[in-house]
Amino acid sequence: MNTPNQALKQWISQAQQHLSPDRVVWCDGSQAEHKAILAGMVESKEMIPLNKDSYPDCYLYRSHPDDVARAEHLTYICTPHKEDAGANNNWLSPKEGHQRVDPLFKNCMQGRTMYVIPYSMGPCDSPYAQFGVEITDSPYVVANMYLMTHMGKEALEYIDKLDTNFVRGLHSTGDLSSERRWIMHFPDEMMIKSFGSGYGGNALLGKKCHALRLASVQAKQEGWLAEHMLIVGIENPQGEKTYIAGAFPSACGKTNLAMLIPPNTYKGWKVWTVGDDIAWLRPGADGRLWAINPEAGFFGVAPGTSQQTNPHAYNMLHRNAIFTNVAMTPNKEPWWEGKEKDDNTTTSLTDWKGQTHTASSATTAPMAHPNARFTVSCHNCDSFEKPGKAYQGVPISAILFGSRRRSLVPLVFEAKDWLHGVLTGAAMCSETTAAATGKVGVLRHDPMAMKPFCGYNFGDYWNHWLKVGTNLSQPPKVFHVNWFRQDSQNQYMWPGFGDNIRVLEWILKRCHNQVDSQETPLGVLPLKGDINIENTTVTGDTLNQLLTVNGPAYADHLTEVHNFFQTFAPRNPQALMDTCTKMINQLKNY
Ligand code: GTP
Ligand code: SPV
Ligand code: MN
Repeated sequence: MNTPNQALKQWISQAQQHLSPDRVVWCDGSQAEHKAILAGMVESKEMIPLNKDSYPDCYLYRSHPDDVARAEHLTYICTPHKEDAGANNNWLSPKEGHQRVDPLFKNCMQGRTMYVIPYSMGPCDSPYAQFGVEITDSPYVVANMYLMTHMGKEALEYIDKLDTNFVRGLHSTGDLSSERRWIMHFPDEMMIKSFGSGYGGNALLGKKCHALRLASVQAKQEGWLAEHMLIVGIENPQGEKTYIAGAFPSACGKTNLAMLIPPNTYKGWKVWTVGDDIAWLRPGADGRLWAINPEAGFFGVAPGTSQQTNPHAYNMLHRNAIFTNVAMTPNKEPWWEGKEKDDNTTTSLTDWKGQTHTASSATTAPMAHPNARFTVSCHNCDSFEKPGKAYQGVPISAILFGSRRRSLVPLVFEAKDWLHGVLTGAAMCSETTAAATGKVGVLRHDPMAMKPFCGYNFGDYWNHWLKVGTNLSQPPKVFHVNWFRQDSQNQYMWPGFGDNIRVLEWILKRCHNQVDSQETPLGVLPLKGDINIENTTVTGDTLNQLLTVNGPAYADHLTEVHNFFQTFAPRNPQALMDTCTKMINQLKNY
């Protein structure tokens, strides 16, 4: 393939010289090409074709056992000034960043194919589309980018006319050694260099690297937001559709909320999936906040996905899907913990590493990796709301911040105004999950669910959120939710999944001024009886517990949050500090 874009031409030829691949393939994004890539991987035994009848055109991929999640400790933002990256990021100067990885890339594609993937984040003809080109030596990355982005010929036609205004992503799996693994971002150069990992967010550079870390920097300069958020439209029985966006940390429920199916008693309610992981949000001329999903597919957590918990997701997985690190049954169906209502682990299973277990050799280790994933196109999803021509997005009425907290944080509360909403998001802490390497279940600060993804100083980021609010005459209402409260027996107290519509119903009523509420120093809470728990196992007593504000304990928590904000001084917004202090004082005696 050829391009009149001189900047692109030059970069590709420089890369080719440095990487020394045996051959260069420009990806056209056709279905035939996708099939050929998969067939090649089957041939080389990198992909296992799954059961042709029950899972047509589905494949299993097993990653290197040390390469199963995002590597946050190896992810860097490279800016001339350390303060611009902030304490929330690992930092190197651009010079040091390049120096660290460039030698690793030298001749690393000898004997391999260098794929050139032109892609668009957002439909190519959307005024908000952003373009990029990823160079990679991983056919797995090519196959996933085909499902996850608008990739190939059409994107290249746009890039042809772009001069230098596209993201350059250089990726090689190298030898997959975690000793030689780095994910470097150069915001000033619109460049990413990722070496040594083939997994998800480390390797599919359009996703977290481009659409969040680099885009968040660009968004700050241009007055919009690039966020780790799902987008969903909720249609009530009267046919009114309200769109909400939700920031939940990795593996904390975005995909599930984006595809929610209300229980049978919620007749006439319907949920439309716009996006499940990333939202680009812009103030519109009408003073509302408008959102697009820059992705074209879902890279979702497999464990826990079942016909009961997430039927839309479960159904979309049965064709044209790539499974990564799931287990496999003897008849070549994918398997993971929580797939069936009752786990039948007595049948023999091949675990995510390829070891076969029978009932007699059963282990307690999970058969699927806890961060096992599926990749499918958005078009596989029955509830997907297709973007139209020249897509400008959907207007957002509410923003949800949702964390994984076994105690303290109520099921739902509403922020009093935009400033309080920004504080609510910035104060978010969540228990860590298998989506990143490291310990699971450790409480950490994850402001706006962006700890691993904000490409610049959190202090500047919170200021930017406040500033965006000043450009909204009709800002979304902001809420905090927590589906993950546990009782003394470590059982979830809230049924979650489809039953989360019960909380969304209250949120929608708040958005449309249809329900009263009670003010507390933490925020606005539902009145007794305003969360519908009919036909659930939730008792009134449990609901009371879920909606109780423990003032002194919350004050302690916010005191710690205040200290955390302080670590971003002098860039932390004073208004946030003051509001936090005021809340601490009120909550102490509540
Ligand atoms: P990333 O793709 O990593 O960004 O994750 P995500 O935020 O999209 O999370 P996802 O919806 O995939 O859910 C992660 C895990 O949490 C899965 O195992 C789900 O089954 C589980 N989960 C999701 N929603 C709920 C809920 O309402 N209640 C409970 N108890 N578990 C949930
Ligand atoms: C996440 O970790 O938030 C994900 C998976 O959505 S990854 O693409 O690996 O970032
Ligand atoms: Mn995510």
